[in-house]
Amino acid sequence: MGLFDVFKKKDGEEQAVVVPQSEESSLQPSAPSEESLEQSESITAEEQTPQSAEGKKSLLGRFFTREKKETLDKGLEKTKQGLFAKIAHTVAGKSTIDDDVLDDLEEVFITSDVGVATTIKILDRIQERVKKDKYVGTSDLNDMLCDEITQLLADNNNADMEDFHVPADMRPYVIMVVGVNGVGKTTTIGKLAYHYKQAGNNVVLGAADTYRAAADEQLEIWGQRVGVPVIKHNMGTDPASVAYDAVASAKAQGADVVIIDTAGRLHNNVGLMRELTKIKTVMKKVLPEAPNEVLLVLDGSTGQNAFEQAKQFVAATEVNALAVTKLDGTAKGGVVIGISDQFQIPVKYIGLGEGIEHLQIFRREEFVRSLFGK
Ligand SMILES: Nc1nc2c(ncn2[C@@H]2O[C@H](COP(=O)(O)OP(=O)(O)OP(=O)(O)O)[C@@H](O)[C@H]2O)c(=O)[nH]1
Ligand SMILES: [Mg+2]
Repeated sequence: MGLFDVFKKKDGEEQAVVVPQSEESSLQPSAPSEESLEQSESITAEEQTPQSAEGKKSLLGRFFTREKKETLDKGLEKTKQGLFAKIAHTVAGKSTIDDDVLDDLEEVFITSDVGVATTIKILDRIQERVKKDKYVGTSDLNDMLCDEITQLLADNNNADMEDFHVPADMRPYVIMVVGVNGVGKTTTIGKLAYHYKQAGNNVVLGAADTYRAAADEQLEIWGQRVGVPVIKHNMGTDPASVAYDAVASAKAQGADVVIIDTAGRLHNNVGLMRELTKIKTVMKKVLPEAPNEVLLVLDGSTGQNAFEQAKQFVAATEVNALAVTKLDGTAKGGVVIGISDQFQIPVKYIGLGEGIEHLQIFRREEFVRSLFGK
């Protein structure tokens, strides 16, 4: 079997409505579910391996369960297949990595939505390796690409995030979720609420999308599913007042995390972008450090458009975390490599499906390894 065969409106009523939680919900720290206990027991062989000689292996690897690896592999399947078909085509009939192979590889990465700037960096690294190692066969290419891309992303200053952990001095930790219409903001919030709760945190949600009909109901359904309270006002009320009440409620209850949903908006809609600033300002009246996280959600299935969107949104407002969703069902997942490399703002979460479990913390090494079938 060959190498590549392996890869197979105006302020209205200011009265906040607290949506009742489902029975299982409680503001006491939740006991780990059977599922989470199961997960923590089924660590992969790699996780059991002692830390590497270089001592570089992140402690976080310990949290990367077999189930999570499977979800990641499944979610990236289409991207992986696309990438490998192209790489296999590039090296077909060649035994060494020559200039032609390198030229073709450039095209592979550009057409895989990695982006031009990051592709150039990857190719520079491969060229260096080929020069240094003198004879490099095409059979080494896969390992080499995996190593070099991992290293490239590791060279960025941001460390991978710790598993849904909230520092004691940042509670309640306020996450405000922003992005254009339909990218998966509300769904990501539902999943985040679930994961933060699973990690033992008390979570409160704020339905500050008061524009779209039924937006609050969508969040309420997530709240009930996860078993966390949702603070909402009537439709058309000022989103900033909902955010204020949600943060105030979280503070009063001693909650650990509060996640604020906002309406979809384009970076060039000045009025709506200004509204985001107002929401932030109003939350600060309750908690001066809020929001701790302004999370921009991007739809990964739009490939390079997601990249452009990030550029424009980040230029228009303060954002300090990124989530890339809908990586399942697309071959454009390579965009995460480009986004992770090109932005100073860390990709914190990736969406790998519509289900509650289909959100993961973005771990660069695991991501790249999964893409290369490892
Ligand atoms: N396959 C897949 N679908 C997703 C993912 N994340 C979100 N979606 C779907 O994308 C659609 C839009 O999701 P929403 O969460 O409503 O998006 P939104 O950004 O809140 O939309 P607006 O509030 O209208 O701006 C829904 O059908 C979600 O199920 C994902 O990771 N994978
Ligand atoms: Mg929404």
